[in-house]
Amino acid sequence: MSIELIDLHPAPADLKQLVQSGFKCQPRQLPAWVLYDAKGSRLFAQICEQPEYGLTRTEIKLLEENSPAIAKAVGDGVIVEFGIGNARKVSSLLNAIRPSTFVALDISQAALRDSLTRLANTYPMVSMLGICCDHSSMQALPPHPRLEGVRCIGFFPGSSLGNFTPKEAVAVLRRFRKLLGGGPLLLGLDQPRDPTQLEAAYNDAAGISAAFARNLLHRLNRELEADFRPDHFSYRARWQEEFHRIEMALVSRCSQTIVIDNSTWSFSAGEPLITEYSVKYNPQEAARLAEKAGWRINQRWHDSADSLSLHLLEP
Ligand code: AVI
Repeated sequence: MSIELIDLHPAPADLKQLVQSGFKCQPRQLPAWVLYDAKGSRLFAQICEQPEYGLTRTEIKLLEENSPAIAKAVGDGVIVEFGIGNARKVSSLLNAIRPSTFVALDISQAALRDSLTRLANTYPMVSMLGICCDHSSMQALPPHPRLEGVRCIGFFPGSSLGNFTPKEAVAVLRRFRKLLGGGPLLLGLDQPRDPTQLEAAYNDAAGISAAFARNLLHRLNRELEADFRPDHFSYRARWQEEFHRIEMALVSRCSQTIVIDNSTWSFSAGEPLITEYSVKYNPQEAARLAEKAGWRINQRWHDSADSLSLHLLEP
């Protein structure tokens, strides 16, 4: 059993810089990866268990049912997963493809370590390589003897591409194409559907989605010595038909001033801080997006309600 971890996590100074530029935008916004500290990753895993959030269960079932066909279509190689989280999805691919090496990228060191340790116990013949990084900005995998001359198969499930704007998503897909060096990419995307159902999925009755968003403020308090009072912000998730996306935000309950590392930021009552978008793509939109990034979609697997698809992209 072998696990190796490489730490390329953005430095605290990068987070400070992101906050400064994101808070100057109108509306204020931060990149989604900032939500995933150790606690954020645990809360996200809980979101995936909520009855309203069916995306994870649907995708796991789709992978389990189609893994032999997917394995045949993608061929042999090293699996590279962008954003492993709690590793609930890759098992069917590891079983069907049986790679010699599995590379997992994730922004959370804790999630990466825990997930790879669990997988290594189940798959002792597979070398596990974890890279802690903002995978969306990676241009190349770090040099490593296990990656020399190998064919890479990218795996980007969970509709995580939806957490970028379409323009950013094209840039992410271009970087992945370069990083995979000619190998295919298996991309999971959620589709637009009933807004009431979607809004419920992003605002579960147990309040986990709200806690996940508010954890961002706790993180900024801890890591940047900010003085946010998380209870002075309410959580909002709403479907924006025009953009085919759920917009998630923390909305200031009152007029208030926040100090972050000697800078002062005023929030008016009702002012949002956008924590995330979740863009939903139908198959035609997905094909256009892929094409703009230099990929073509070769095959698509979907659930019986056609609410979620796994697309096989080839360069
Ligand atoms: C990780 N990502 C695909 C989730 C989504 O569905 O957009 C993030 C999320 N945030 C709140 N609920 C789920």
